[in-house]
Amino acid sequence: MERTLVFLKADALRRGLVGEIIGRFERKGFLIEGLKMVALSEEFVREHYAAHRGKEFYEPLVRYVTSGPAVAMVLAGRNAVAVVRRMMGETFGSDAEPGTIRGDLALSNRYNLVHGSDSPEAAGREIGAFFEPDELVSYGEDATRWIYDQTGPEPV
Ligand code: FUP
Repeated sequence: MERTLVFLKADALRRGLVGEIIGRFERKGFLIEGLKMVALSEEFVREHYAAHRGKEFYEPLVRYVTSGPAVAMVLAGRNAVAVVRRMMGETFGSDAEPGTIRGDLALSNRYNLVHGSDSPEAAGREIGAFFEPDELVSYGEDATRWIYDQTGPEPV
């Protein structure tokens, strides 16, 4: 199954929304294959958001994401990257559709609670940056028996 990297940002912790957000991913059927609290260094965050370097929101974004601890996780499931992105909703809370994490829980155009990898390539890179291999645990068939139809040759 595909893996993606998610981290809950400082506002999610401060607002007591960690359980709410992780619970949504669990209820959807994702397996949590890695989970930890992290104090992200400024250097790490600058590199993580390198694609935005030079944009007007880059410095405030770095300040926001380094302003408190984060909760990082690896989620596994069918089309994990795209499904997590849809569950997160649009970048700006004020644009995000109700029913999405940001649509239900955020209004800010910066404090948007959650990061999710935007492609499988980014997911591979970000999982490697956030987690050591021995911090990830794969477990599957039992946990997913009623999430996917596994009675045929391939899970559906
Ligand atoms: P997303 O992939 O939805 O997290 O959004 P982006 O990668 O485009 O943006 C990364 C982060 O930069 C967002 F989570 C919030 C912040 N941001 C701003 O503060 N201002 C902007 O105009 C755009 C993004």
